[in-house]
Amino acid sequence: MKPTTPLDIDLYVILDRTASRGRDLREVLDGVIRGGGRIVQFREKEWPSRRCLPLLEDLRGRAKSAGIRFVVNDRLDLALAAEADGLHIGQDDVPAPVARKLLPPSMFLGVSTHSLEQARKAEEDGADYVAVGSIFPTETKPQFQLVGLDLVRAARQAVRAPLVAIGGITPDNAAEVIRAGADGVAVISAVCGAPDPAQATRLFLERIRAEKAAQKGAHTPLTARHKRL
Ligand code: TZP
Ligand code: MG
Repeated sequence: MKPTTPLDIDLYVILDRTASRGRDLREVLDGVIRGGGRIVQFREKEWPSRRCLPLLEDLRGRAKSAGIRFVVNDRLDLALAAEADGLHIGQDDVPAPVARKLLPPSMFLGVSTHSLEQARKAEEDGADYVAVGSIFPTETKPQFQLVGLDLVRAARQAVRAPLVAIGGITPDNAAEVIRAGADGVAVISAVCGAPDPAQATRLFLERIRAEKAAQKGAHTPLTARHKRL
């Protein structure tokens, strides 16, 4: 059974050791939790799986105690071992239909995409959310594919699954990304590398929620808006 509470992906913080300026990821996660973050991902591109496990289990435990969602990037074995809430895969990882088959039904699956075709396919393959990027240039992923906000707009029309935009997103451009049609933003350096991850988390959430509230107001028919006054 899938958890009944819907995925809150307004702000999706990716915990990446190399982006954390030497800070322990536990410290970053605690900041995200204090700042009100609802979902985090563990991303480790260098360490072998065995080395990841103790840290991963510790992070997972903290996320669970705080009642926030915990996702593992790339590695299905680690996601299962840590009893994560979800797995996130890219175009070079285990294919989505295979992951879907191996994951327990309670775990959700996210897929990174860089084109409209990939976004459609991810949804067809059973992704619970679809990530698109890179929206802006980023130093975090050296071989990023720049897709821009145009892909967010196009994917919004083509995909019904929640859409998460990633790549170069900061508190200053987050509202623009939501306006283009993203349900949420995924960020690495803007939180992991921030002097105060809790404060960065708060600022992101404030800007994203303000933009969503503005959209809601703008889309409510005038008469209904008047009735509320
Ligand atoms: N996928 C596309 S861009 C990117 C990933 C993992 C890196 C995002 O990092 P940042 O620091 O938020 O730009
Ligand atoms: Mg990957």
